[in-house]
Amino acid sequence: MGWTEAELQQYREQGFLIRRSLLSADEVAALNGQVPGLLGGDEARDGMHRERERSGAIRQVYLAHRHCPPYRQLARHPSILGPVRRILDNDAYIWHSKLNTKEAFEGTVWLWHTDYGYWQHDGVDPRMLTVMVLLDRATPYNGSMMVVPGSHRWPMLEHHADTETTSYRQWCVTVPALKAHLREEDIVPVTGEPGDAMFFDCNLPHGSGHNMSPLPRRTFLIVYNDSGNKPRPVAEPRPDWVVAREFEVVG
Ligand SMILES: O=C(O)CCC(=O)C(=O)O
Repeated sequence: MGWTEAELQQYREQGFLIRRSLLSADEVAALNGQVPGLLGGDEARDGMHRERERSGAIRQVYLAHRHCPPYRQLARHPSILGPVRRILDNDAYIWHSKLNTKEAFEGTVWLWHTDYGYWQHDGVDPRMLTVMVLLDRATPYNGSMMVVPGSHRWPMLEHHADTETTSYRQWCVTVPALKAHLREEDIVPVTGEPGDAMFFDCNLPHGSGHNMSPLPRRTFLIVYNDSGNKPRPVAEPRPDWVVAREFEVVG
């Protein structure tokens, strides 16, 4: 389903928009049916890069949109692609996709960051957005995402690389920058049901806590880049699983 002008305006003002029940129960079931294979697979065999928690549990699986048909279809879903094109006011290609799995009791924190805090170093402009589809219920206890409406308009917050908190090198906002900008009362948790989706701007600060619940919290995130915003050469180019070198317009 397309967006109204008012919804587009809300996205522009708040930096994100949540669409409830964007996917049907059957569509969610088809995606979830692939999760065991995605978690149990191996990059050498299936081409999908994986990151793990310190516990060994899978934290992320990259590139299911290239290798797994239901996820390939999801990335081209008309209720996603239509709004993406309107937001970018152009065609898009896929920068990367990732299944973010926060397994029950094991899934760990994502420190506050903006995605463009990473991507500015990849030689692109901030003409990008992410669509995050909930595959499980996201509750206050299982590490749902947090955002601050309108914060995509804050000045670029200072980021640094955190290599201590999790197994994963996180490019995150420094604590002094967070103290200067973030107020408790402005934080909104992104809770919801499987099939709900959040569209969010690459400059929107976001983060999420540890999964303290018996429920896993899995989400699938597809990052779309304006087809005219291909990466310029940089000193340390990152691999194709995170900065795609495939620029095929998605449609
Ligand atoms: O899964 C989450 O809660 C946040 C993930 C995230 O921010 C990211 O993958 O960049």
